[in-house]
Amino acid sequence: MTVSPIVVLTGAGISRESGLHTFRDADGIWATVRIEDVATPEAFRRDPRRVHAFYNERRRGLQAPTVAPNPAHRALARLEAEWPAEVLVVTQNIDDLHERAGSRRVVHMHGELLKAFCGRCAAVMEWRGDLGVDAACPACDHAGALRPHVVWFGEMPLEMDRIYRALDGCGLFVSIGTSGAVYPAAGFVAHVRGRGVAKAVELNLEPSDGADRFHEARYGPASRVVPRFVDELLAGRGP
Ligand code: BV8
Repeated sequence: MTVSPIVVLTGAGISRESGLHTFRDADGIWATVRIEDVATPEAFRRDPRRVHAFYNERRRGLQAPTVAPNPAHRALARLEAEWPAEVLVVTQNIDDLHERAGSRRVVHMHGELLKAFCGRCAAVMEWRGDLGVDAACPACDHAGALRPHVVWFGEMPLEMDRIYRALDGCGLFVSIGTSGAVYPAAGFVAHVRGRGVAKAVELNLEPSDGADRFHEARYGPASRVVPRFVDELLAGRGP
């Protein structure tokens, strides 16, 4: 098997066994709150306190002592360390569990919960406490222009040029723990298949919306399926 770059797309499912909720499962986030109320620029303009409260609760939850990387995150960090070509993790998740597991090449296309963005000076800064409508930007001192550094619906995901360059150069595309419901991420597998070169594999709890676009799929909890898949790749028995 030739050794070529790997792109791994991850979604909320990879963090489920770390204690973070997914979005569209029965106990998911969108079962208790509406996207239109907390995850769009309009919602933020209409009721910034409500949106800040939604992300403040998730930011506190992410930093709970019980929330830690699981074997799936750690397996991807091992793959990056031991695979003889580049491994890029493109995550839809806004948690920091890939980094805490040791992954270094991580693109957060939907932003990061532990960062804030200043609408006045465009600075992006680490932010671990609660964020509010009166918070002042450490870079420009202006109060009232800070928001979570998160990509809402209707906003352009981050680093798309870098992502498509990686998709165009990879020999293997692995999608882990995502329902394939949100674009443009859900379109990455079709983009890769369109090149006709790379292998596309889905590792998920159950078939995603785009399951039929993958060459191969393995279903089960990420903390079991991902380490086994990585072991096979590193032993040269990969797809
Ligand atoms: C944009 C914010 C354009 C942060 C999120 C066609 C083309 C382009 C756009 C669109 C299009 N059609 C519609 C759109 C608009 C929209 C969209 O896709 N809507 C959907 C609902 C139809 N897309 C957008 O608005 C995007 N922006 O397109 O901009 C543009 C162009 C020019 C100029 C300006 C703009 C922006 C999308 C980003 C929105 N922000 N999050 C936050 O609060 O977290 S999206 C949100 O959904 C999260 O980021 C989440 O990551 C993402 C995807 O969800 P998943 O990660 O897949 O999670 P989900 O719960 O759905 O699934 C979990 C999976 O895990 C399940 O399959 C489950 O079985 C599995 N699982 C569960 N447990 C386990 C497990 N697997 C393994 N092990 C387990 N233990």
